Amino acid sequence: MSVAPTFDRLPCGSRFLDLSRPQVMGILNVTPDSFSDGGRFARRDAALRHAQAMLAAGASLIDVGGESTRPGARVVSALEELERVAPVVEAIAAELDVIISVDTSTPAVMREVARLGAGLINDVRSLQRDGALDAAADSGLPVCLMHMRGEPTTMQDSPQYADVLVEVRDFLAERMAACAAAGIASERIVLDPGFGFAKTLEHNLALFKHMDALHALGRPLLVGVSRKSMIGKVLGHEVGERLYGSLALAALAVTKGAHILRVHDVAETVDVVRMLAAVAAAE
Ligand code: 7PJ
Repeated sequence: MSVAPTFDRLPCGSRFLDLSRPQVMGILNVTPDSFSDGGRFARRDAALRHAQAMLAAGASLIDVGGESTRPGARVVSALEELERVAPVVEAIAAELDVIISVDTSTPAVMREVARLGAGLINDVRSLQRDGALDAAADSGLPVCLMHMRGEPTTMQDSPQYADVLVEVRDFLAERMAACAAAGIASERIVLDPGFGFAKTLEHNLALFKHMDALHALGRPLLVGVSRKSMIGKVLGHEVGERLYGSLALAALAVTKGAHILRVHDVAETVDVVRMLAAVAAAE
């Protein structure tokens, strides 16, 4: 098993993320289906309260997303995405001491949220949209590059790999090179195998088992498996019953050297991380 490289801290705008211990990123969806439609301000306030609760539960990052990347989800315009995300980023930046990550592939959104106080760009398309590399470079922010193939609408149509681990690793290496060419230093990069994106259950399990091979790329790893269908498929549980499966994978991801866990259930995941840290610190 390859050993996880150690990192000090990742500059995230006006804040620093301590990478000497595993960190929990709380998921904040601001897609219309994820919050009651009580109008703009009600939505913003509900999002702010949820962010506050995740911060109190121990999240050090809040990942704000305005585009649903579920298989088959509707494509939203840049303007629509910005109208969902910007007020929430602005409110969190004004009210809470936390690093704001924005789950976006849209260059205009990257530029605007950087101005509003975001600390990390989290792009499931690895900056492959036109203008995304330049927008991310200009933002000065760190970026999370995630592996996916195709688009969310079609990615689950029988994905095939000769060797999923090698192909994910090579893809991430290629995107790191594209970042370097665009002026994004490797010190600004976080990598993510992209569980559930263009992968079958077998691909997801194999990739999870061998994720430590990705440490060879020399950058911190972010893992997002919370409540995902790979858990549902193994356990036969609907999305509301995947907490224990999510926590099992969270513990295993940390054991394999993951640096950031992207989760819905922050308090429970923080307990897992703290117990692992207590054992790791023992004689
Ligand atoms: C991920 C993400 C992930 C990163 C989503 C869901 C789907 N960003 N955005 N990694 N997943 N970096 O949460 O089920 O795994 S949206």
